[in-house]
Amino acid sequence: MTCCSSLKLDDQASMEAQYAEEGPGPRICRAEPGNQLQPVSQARYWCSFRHGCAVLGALGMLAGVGVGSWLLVLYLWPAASQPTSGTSQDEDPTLSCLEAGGEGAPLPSPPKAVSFRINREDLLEVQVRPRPDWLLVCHEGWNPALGVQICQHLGHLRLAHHKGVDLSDLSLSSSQAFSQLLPSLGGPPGELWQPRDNCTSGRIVSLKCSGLGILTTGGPHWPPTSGPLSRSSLLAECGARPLASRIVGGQAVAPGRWPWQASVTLGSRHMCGGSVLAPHWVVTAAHCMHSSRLSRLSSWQVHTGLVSHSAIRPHQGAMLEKIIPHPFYSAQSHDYDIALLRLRTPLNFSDTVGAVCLPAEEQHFPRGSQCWVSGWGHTDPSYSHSSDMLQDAVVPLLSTEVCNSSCVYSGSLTSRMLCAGYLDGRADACQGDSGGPLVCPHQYTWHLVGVVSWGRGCAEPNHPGVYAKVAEFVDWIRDTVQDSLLSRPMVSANLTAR
Ligand code: 4AZ
Repeated sequence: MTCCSSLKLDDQASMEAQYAEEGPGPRICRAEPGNQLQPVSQARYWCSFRHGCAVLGALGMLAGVGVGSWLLVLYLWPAASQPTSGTSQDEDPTLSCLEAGGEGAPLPSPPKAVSFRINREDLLEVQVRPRPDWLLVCHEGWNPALGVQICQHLGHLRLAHHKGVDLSDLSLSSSQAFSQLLPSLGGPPGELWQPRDNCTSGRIVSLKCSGLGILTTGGPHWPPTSGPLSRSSLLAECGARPLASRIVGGQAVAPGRWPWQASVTLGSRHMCGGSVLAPHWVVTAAHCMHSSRLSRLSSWQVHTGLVSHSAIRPHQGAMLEKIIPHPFYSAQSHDYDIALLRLRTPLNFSDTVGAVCLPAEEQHFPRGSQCWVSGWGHTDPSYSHSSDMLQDAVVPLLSTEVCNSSCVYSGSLTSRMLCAGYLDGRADACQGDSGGPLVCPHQYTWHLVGVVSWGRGCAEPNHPGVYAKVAEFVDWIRDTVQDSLLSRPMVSANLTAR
C-alpha cells in the first residue's frame, strides 16, 4: 500500500477525507502538482502566442462551417447518419483527456482543501491547506449531520458519538490552534473553516465513528451463530476506535479491522493478498497463482487473522486443496485476473477471521464511493519494502471512462476491470497487495468490489490502481464453489500442481 511521499509516506494521507466532495473539482488532466499531462493549460499557452487566438478563431469558424454542412447533409440524407461498422464512437473505449473531462465526466480528484482526522483522544482535527498543522475544531457551529458526513468520508458507516469537550479539561500545548466552522456562504470548503487562536465557547468537538460493525450479515457463514448478534460477532473493538489508533500513533491496522484479509504465502513468504469468502474459500488474483505451475500445491498456504506478517509461523497457515484461476485469465492483458483457492481444512471464524460479502449481481457501486484497499504490499514505490503490518487506505472508485481516457490507461481496461484511487497519486495499492480486497460499504455490510490486479507503478499521477471487478465474477464464483461441492472428492485439475 503506497501513499505518495509528497503527501506523507505513512498511511495518514489515505485517511484524510474531503468535506463537500460534491463541489466542482478539477477536470481530468488539469494542471496538478506532479501532473505531466496538462492539455488545458497548454491550450491557454497556445492562446498567449501573438495571433494564435486569431488563427484558432479562423479555424473555429471553418470548423463551424464544416459541422454545419455536415449537419445539413445528415438532415437531408438520413442514411448518412448510420455509423459505419467498427467506427462507432461507442465502440472506442478510449477518450481523449479533454473528452474525459467533458460534460458528465467524473471529477475524481477534487482539490484537497480540507482533511479530517480523529486523534487518540477522540478529538476531531481539521487541516485546512495550505496550513500544514492540524486544528482542533471549536464546538460552536458544529452539528451532528456534519459528524455523520465526516465519519462516512473517513470510511466509516456511522457516527457513533459526538460531544463538546471543555478546553479546561484538556492539557493542550500553548501553540495548539483551533478552527471554527462558519455558516456556509456557498464558497469552497476551505473557506468554511476559519483558523482561530481559541474557541469562544471554550469547547471543542469530540467525535467517534463506527461502522466496521456487522461486517458480513449477507455473507455465507457470518455471524457464526444464529439468533441475536453477540458482542463478539460485532467486532466492537475495530468499530470502536480503528481510526484513532491508526493515524495518530502511525500504527497500522488493528486486528479484526479487515477480518477477511488473507495472506497467500509460498512457504512462509508473502506473495499476495486474498479475501476470505467462506471457511473453505479464498479469492485472490490469478496472476498471483501463475507461478503455482512451478511449485507444489503443498508449498502454498493461506494465513488469516493476521496483522503483523512477522507473526506468521510456517505450517500454521491453511493448506490448499485446489487452485482455480479463471479459465479466461490472460497474463498479457490482465483480463479475468481472479482465482479461487479451496482450502483443505476450513477456517475457524472468529472476531479476527470472517468472510466478506460478494456484491449482488449487477450491484453497481458509483464512482466516488469511498472504498478501502488493504494489504502487506510495498509502502514506498521506490523501494522493494513490504510492510510488516497490514496497511489500508481509502480509495474512491473512479469511472472506467476516466481510467480508459488517453491520459490514464488509454483503453486498456476491459469490462472485467475497475479503477480506484486518485489521479494525483495520493494513495494506491502496490506490489504485494495484489490479490487483496477492495471493499466498499453498502447497507452496513462490506462487499468485495475489487481484487487488486495491476497498475502502472504505484501511486503515480494519472495511474490509479486497477482491480478485477468482482461483480463480473459472481456467477463464476458461485458456479465454481457449487461444482466443487458436487464433484468431491476433487482432483486438482485446474493447474498442474505436483
Ligand atoms: C503488483 O505488482 C501491483 N498500483 C499491484 C498493484 C498495483 C501495481 C502493481 C497498482 O502486484
